[in-house]
Amino acid sequence: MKLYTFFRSSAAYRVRIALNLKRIDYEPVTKALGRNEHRAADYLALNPQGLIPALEHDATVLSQSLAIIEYLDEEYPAPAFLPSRPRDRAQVRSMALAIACDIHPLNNLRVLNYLRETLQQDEASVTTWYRHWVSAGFEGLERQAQAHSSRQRHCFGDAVTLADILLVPQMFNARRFATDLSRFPTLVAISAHLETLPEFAAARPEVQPDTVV
Ligand SMILES: N[C@@H](CCC(=O)N[C@@H](CS)C(=O)NCC(=O)O)C(=O)O
Repeated sequence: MKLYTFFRSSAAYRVRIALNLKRIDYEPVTKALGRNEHRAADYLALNPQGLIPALEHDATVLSQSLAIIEYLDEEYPAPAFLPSRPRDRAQVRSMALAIACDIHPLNNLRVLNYLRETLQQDEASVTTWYRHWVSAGFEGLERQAQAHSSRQRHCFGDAVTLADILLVPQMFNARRFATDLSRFPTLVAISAHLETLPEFAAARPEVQPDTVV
């Protein structure tokens, strides 16, 4: 398998965690967002959406991190990323989608660059925008995690789920923009535990082949 990835891409970070949890060896193919390599013709031919990540498996290319992670979960069932009861699965998906659909898209590179370049916003305004939307999303997520986490080690119950795979990269992004996380103690505690797990640690942006410090 080949993963088209960028060290700081939180959507690629999700897939790296998922691949590690499933114990799947993969070849990272790095695409530098800063050099617009995700907009080059060769990459658009593979992934017409022009975003990172994409996963190539048996001559098929998949895009969208959630679609990729669900594909991996269906092809490689253990360990399962979703609980067995439908209502529990819906709770986990609700937390994961809060990040993937409501938080991350507003804070993606192209959105921040549009604020900077087209709308001529300065860096302080862009940071305020970032922090506003991540905090707005984390408010609900904090309450959901309080209700569903068993021991403040996982978003739901006492095992790693899809929600955890999305939480850790979003926390990394939030810290990168120095977001005040003091109102989200449950999310902070869960992420701190998850970051100690080897599958999460090996997926960190700081230790990827294209990491730039
Ligand atoms: N919903 C997509 C989001 C993918 C995405 O936005 N990737 C970012 C990196 S985290 C990207 O490629 N950004 C390039 C850009 O904004 O131009 C997914 O989950 O895969």
